[in-house]
Amino acid sequence: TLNNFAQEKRLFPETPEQKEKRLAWWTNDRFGMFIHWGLYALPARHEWVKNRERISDSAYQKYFDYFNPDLYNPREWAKMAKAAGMKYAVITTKHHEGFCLFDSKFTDYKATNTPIKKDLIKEYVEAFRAEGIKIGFYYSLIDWHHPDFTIDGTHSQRPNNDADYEQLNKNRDMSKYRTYLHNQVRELLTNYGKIDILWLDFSYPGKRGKDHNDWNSVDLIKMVRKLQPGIIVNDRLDLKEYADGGDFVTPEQYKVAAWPTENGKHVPWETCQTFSGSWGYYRDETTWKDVKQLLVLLIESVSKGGNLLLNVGPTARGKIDARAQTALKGMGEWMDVNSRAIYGCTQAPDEYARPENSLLTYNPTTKRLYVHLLDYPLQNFTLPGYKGKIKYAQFLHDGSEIRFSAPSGYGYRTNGLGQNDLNL
Ligand code: JFZ
Repeated sequence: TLNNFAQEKRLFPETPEQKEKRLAWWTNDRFGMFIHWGLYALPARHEWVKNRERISDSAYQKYFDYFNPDLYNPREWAKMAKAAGMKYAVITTKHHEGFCLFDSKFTDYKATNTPIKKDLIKEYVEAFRAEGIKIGFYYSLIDWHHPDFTIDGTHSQRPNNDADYEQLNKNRDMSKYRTYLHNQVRELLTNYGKIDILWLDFSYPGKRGKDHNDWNSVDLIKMVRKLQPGIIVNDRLDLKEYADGGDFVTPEQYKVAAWPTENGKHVPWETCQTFSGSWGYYRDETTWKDVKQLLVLLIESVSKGGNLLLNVGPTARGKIDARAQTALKGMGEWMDVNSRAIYGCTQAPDEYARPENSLLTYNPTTKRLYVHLLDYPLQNFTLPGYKGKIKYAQFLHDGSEIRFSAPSGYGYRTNGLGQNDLNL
C-alpha cells in the first residue's frame, strides 16, 4: 500500500510504478547471457582458482603475461546469444582476481598491458550493441590483486591463523581501495555509452567479511544512478535496509521454490546459472547440463515471474566452448518457435492449477496461457479448477489444434494428446 511505501527507507525518489517502468524491458525479455572471462581462463580450473589454491601474486603473474585471446570475436558471441533468444548480456569487466578487461586509468593490471593489447570491454560493447543486445557490466567488489584490499576470508593470501590477519593487513588501507572501486565504476559508466545493467559482486558481512561500509555502498549506488539513470542494478551491495538498495534479487545456481517476496510483495528476480558448474572456463569439468535441463531452467524462471542469466566462460583464446555453443543452438531452436511463451510472460494466475509434469507461463497482455509439457506424449492432461472459458487450444511449435472438452465438475481435459487425437 501507499502507506507502506511512505514508511520504507529509500535512497531515491522513485515510486513503485516508476520502478516497474524502468525495469519493463528486462522483465519482458527474461533471458540473458552472463560472460565470465578473465585470466582464470588460462588455468581453466575455476574462476576462484587463485583463492582455492592460494596462488601468490607472483605465481599468478604468468596468466597475465600469457593472456592473448587472439580469436576473440565478440560479434560472434553476440550472434550466438541472439540466436539463442537472449536479449541482454552481462560481462565480467573485473572479477575477484582483480584483472581488468577494460582500459582503466587507475591500474596497470589490465588487458591493454597484456599481449592482446586491447580494451576488450570496448569491443564487447560495440559488438553486442550492434546485434541489438542490451549491455550489462559485472564488476567485482572483491579484489585479490589490489594492495589496499584488506585480506579477508575470501582472499587468496588469507593466513591459516586468525592472529596473522592483523599483521598482514597493517599496510593495507581499505579507504584507498574504496576510492579505486568508485573510480573504476565511474569509468565504466562514463566511457562506454549507455549501460543497461550493473552487477556488483558481492558483500559478505561478518568477522572475516565485508559489508556496505567497506564499499561505501550508499555513495556508490548514488553515483551509479546519477551517471546512468535508467540502469538496473543487482542486490549484492548489502543495502537490505533500503527498499531500493538493489533492483532485483539474485538466487544463484539453484531453483527457487516460488516467486521471491519482500514484505509480502513479489519482487523482480533473476537466477544466474552455469552450463557446467564453474563460471570461468573449466576445461575438465564433466557436469554439463543438457538442452532440456537448460530450457526447464528458463521456463521455470518465467513460470515464477523471474529471469534467467545463463553463463558462458570463454576460453583463453577467446572462443565460447563448443559444448556451450551446441547447447545455445539447441535452446535457440526451441526459442525460434516457442519464444512467445517466454517474452512478456510471467507466472500464471492461481486459478490455472498446474497439470502434472508441466510448467505454466502466462502473457497478461494477450491473456494466453502456455502449458509446457515436460513429458510427452501423454494421454491427456487437465486444467483442474479453471472456471473460465477456453476459446481455442493449440500447440505452439506448429500451431496444430488440440481438442479438448470441459466435463462438468472439473476443469478442461484434452483428448488423447500425442496419440493422434484419438479419444481413448
Ligand atoms: C559470485 C562469485 O564469487 C562467483 O565467482 C560468480 O561470479 C557468481 C556469479 O557470483 O558468487 C556468489 C556470490 C554470492 C552468493 C553466492 C555466490 N550468494 O550471495 O549466495
